[in-house]
Amino acid sequence: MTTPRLIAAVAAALALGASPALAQHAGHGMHADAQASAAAAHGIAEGRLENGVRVVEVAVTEDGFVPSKVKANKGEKVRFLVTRKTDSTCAKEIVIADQGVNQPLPLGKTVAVEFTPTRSGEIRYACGMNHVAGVVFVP
Ligand SMILES: [Cu+2]
Repeated sequence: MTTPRLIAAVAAALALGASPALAQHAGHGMHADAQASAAAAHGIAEGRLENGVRVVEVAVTEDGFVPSKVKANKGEKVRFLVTRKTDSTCAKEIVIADQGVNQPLPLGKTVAVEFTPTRSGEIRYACGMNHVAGVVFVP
């Protein structure tokens, strides 16, 4: 009767072996997600598509506009949901000169700003004095 015992022991060992492997795999997945959001924070944000509108959440913090780099497509409506989270920068409005946008940003309130890139290039969004700024890249 040693054989069934051996099989049970092997099965138990396999089961034990499987758990750390699964845990490691899950941990790896979480790490990848964290890397992805870090890339979004520091790289070029693309927002999310909602009914054909590119929705990008933009915060105004002590770092300025976050994100400060956004990619959008020609002919596709962009909706910035802008929330000013600090009183300690001069960015108390968002100005998109190319698009005729000049929108006050009340502290702590989310303001929707919409525009549609009509040509390739860069669209700058900035404070009223044009020194706290971000760029929408349109391929
Ligand atoms: Cu300014």
